[in-house]
Amino acid sequence: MSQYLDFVNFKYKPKKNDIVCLFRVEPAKGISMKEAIARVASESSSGTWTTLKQKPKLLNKVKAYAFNCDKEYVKVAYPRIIVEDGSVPGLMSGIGGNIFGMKAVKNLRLVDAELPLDYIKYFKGAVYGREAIKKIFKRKNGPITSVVPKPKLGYTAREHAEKVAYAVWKGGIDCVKDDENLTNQKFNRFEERVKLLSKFRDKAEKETGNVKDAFINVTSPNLKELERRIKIIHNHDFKYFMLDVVVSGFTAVGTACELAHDYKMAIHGHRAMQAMFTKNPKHGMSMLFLSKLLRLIGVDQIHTGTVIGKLEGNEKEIIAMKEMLMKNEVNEIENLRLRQKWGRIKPVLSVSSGGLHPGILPLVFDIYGTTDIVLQVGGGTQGHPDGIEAGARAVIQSIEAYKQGISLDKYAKTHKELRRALDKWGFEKPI
Ligand code: CAP
Ligand code: MG
Repeated sequence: MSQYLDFVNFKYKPKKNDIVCLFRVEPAKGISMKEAIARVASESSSGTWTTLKQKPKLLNKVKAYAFNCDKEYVKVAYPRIIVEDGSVPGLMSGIGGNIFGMKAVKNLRLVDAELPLDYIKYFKGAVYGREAIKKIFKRKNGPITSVVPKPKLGYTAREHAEKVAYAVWKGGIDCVKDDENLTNQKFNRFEERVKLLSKFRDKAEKETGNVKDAFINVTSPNLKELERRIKIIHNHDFKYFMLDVVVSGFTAVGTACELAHDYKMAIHGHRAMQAMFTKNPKHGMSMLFLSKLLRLIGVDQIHTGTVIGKLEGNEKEIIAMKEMLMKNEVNEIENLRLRQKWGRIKPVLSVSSGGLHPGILPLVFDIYGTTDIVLQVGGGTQGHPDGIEAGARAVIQSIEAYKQGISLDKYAKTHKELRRALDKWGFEKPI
C-alpha cells in the first residue's frame, strides 16, 4: 500500500510542462480517498501493485503526483517525459487506461486535462477550423447548414444523391451529411455515392450559384481503406469528409488529419459511441475533454450537442466546450474545465445536431449563436409535410428569422415552408 502513497504530494507544484488532469474520484468501499487518488496517480503513470527490488534510474522522473484534492475532485500532474510527442493514443493509454477498471475506485471520471504548449506544439490542428465558413463557403458568417438523409439507411446511392441530396442543396442547405452508420453497404456503395453526389452537387451549384459540399463518411475497416476513401472524395472535388472519430480511434483520426493537410480538406467529426463513456456524470470521460483532443489532432468541426434536442447534453458543459473549441485561451471553470492555451492550433466549430427542426432552432442559437456553428437538421428537414426541398427552405427561413430578430410565427406569415413546418412540429422538443 505504502508504495502507492509515494504518488500523493499535496505540496507538489506542477511544472510548466506537466500535463495536469482533473479527475472525479469515488473510492470503493473500504478504500480511503487518499489511497484511491494514490492508485489513480500511480497506475496511470509508472506505479504498480507491489514493491520492486530493481528500479530504473529515471524512476522519480516518471512519477505522477496527485497534488490537489477538493472533495471528490482531484488534480494529478504528469511529467511531460512520460507522454510520446504528438501522440494522443500515447496520452490516453495512461490517463484514460487501466485506472478506470481498478477495484479501488467505485467510479472515476476524467473531467479535463490541461495540455502544455510543449505537448501541443507537436500537433498540426485543423486545416480550416472556423475559417471553413469563409474559405469554403465564401461567407462571412455561419451557420454552416447540413442535412442527413433519413431514414439513415436504406437509400441506394442514386436515391441518396438524386432524390435527397439534390433537393436539400436546391432548398438552400450547404452540405449533405452521411449518417454515422452509412459507410459502404451493398445497397449504397461508397464510390458510387461519391460519384453521384459530385454530379448532383455540380448541378445544384450551377442552379443555385452557391458553394455546395458534403460530409461523406470515410469510416473504414482499416487505415489503408481510410486513405483510399479520402483520396476518392478529394478526387471528386469535395472539400470535406466525415469520420466517426470514436469508433475509428485516435490513430485513425491522426491519419485522417495528416491526409486532410495533404489534400487541404476539412474533417467533420461525428462522435457516435461517445455516450458510452461520457453520459454517466460519475464515470468515464467528459465530452469536453474528448472534443479538446479532437481539436488538438485536427478535426475541423465536432458534434457537441443541442441541449434541447433528443440526445443528452448539459448546457453548462456545452457552453464551456464551445468556448474551449473557439478561443485561443480559456480559464478554469471549477470542476468542469481546466485552463488551456492553444498556441497556433486553430479554433474549430461546434456542430449542433439531433432532434432539431425549424420550430426550435432559435433555442439552439440562443445557446450557440449563429455565426460559428454547424447546424445539422435531418428528420427535421425530411419530415416536412411538403417534402425535402420545402423542409430545407423552412430551416433556412428559421435561421433568417432569428438573424433578423423576427419571431417564427411572424416570419411564417410570409414564408409558407416555415408555416407548414410549424403546423407539423410547432415548438416541441423531441426526446
Ligand atoms: C441526427 C443524427 C446525428 C445525431 C448525432 C442522428 O439526426 O443524424 O447522428 O445528431 O448526435 O442520427 O440522430 P436528426 P450528436 O437530425 O434526424 O436528429 O450530434 O449528439 O453526436
Ligand atoms: Mg446520425
